[in-house]
Amino acid sequence: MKSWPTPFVPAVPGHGDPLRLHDTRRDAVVPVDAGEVARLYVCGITPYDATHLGHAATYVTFDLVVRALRDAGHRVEYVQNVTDVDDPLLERAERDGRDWRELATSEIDLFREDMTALAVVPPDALVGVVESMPEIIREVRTLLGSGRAYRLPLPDGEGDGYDVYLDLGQAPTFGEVSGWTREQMSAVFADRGGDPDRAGKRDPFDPLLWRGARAGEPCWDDDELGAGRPGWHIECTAISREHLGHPFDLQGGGTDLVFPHHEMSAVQSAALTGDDTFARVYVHQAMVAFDGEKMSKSKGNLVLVSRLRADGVDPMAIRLVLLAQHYRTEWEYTDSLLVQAQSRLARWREALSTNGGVDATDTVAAVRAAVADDLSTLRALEAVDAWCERTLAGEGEDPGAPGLLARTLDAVLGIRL
Ligand code: 5CA
Ligand code: ZN
Repeated sequence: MKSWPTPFVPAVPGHGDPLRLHDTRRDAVVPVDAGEVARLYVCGITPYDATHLGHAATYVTFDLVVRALRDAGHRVEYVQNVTDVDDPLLERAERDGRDWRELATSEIDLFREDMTALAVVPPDALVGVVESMPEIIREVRTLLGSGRAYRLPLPDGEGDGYDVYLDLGQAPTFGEVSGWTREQMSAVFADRGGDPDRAGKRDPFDPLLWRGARAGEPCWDDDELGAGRPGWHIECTAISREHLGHPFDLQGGGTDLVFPHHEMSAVQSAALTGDDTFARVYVHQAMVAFDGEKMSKSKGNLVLVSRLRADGVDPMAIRLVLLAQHYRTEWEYTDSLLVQAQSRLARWREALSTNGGVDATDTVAAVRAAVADDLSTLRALEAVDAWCERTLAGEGEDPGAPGLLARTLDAVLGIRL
């Protein structure tokens, strides 16, 4: 499907430092050892409600990753999916008496507008599940054909077809992405779309690959699988394999995807390819909260990017709210964070519109080094604050400095003043 417009990213002299990020699998900050081309897959939205600040935090984090990789000299191939058919979308459409396709289309449009306003560099391919049905079906058929997956007849009264599950008993790497114990997995599996109590499963955690058709649900026909629709995790295995190939350099998303989603995407890939490596590095954005709880569409405690924009908030101030938090630290949105970001933005605008300022070479290097060091955005913002204070105090008369720093903020942090 169509992505969104690419923001202009100005050139900055020199190169950024090699990027280091926290890898969930190794639980360590590691170099992103990409070659000339860095290949990224970031889990995209399920489009049943508008973009909230939690989503925005996730996509701005991976936008910083894309910008840092480019600044360090890589070409980036970036793929993001859209879960445009899945239970939560169908349930919301049913609740609101809307057609699920129409709901998805309108929320994807709003997401594109929000991402554009936040100056997020778009993926090279934004790929929906519905448009990927042939690739997804091919993967499920392969898994079934190789005996790595099995069929279960639908429960009584639900239809005549079959559900298809992956057999985790044949997946020795299961658990390696999250590093979780089975107890930890049990605590969240059902809440995160799993069906541990489905009778007949070989292992309660076996992930659903294909859901046989139920009355009133959308379905796709296949000679071998029977009518049905994909389970959640197989979409990201299939779309990443089709558009990037396995293994690739980095898979990203929020920490709520560590288990089961990224764990399952990886074991499904291993079962398909025989190669245990799916993504070389797994990077996760901490959850953003509001009113004391994780901001989530299902709970409804949302601060929407589109609402803030409609209230006249400068999208660059929203972006600065996000950059003022480290991506691995959970935080809670409050209006005072927005007020602080607005005053910081005003201060930066004032300092960067002067005719001359303190030589910006060290500040540019400090911003680049901070971002390359596991996206240490707070340190980057402090370096800019310091330059602004000194420049506004009248130190330095370098006429090129404000322009150089402004281009750096635009290119590396995505802050356009
Ligand atoms: N479509 C799936 C991924 S394949 C999905 O999780 N969709 S989503 O709409 O629920 O979330 C989109 C992205 O935002 C995911 O990467 C998710 O981890 C992240 N996310 C959701 N809620 C929050 C939150 N409160 N804070 C930070 N990130 C969040
Ligand atoms: Zn995903």
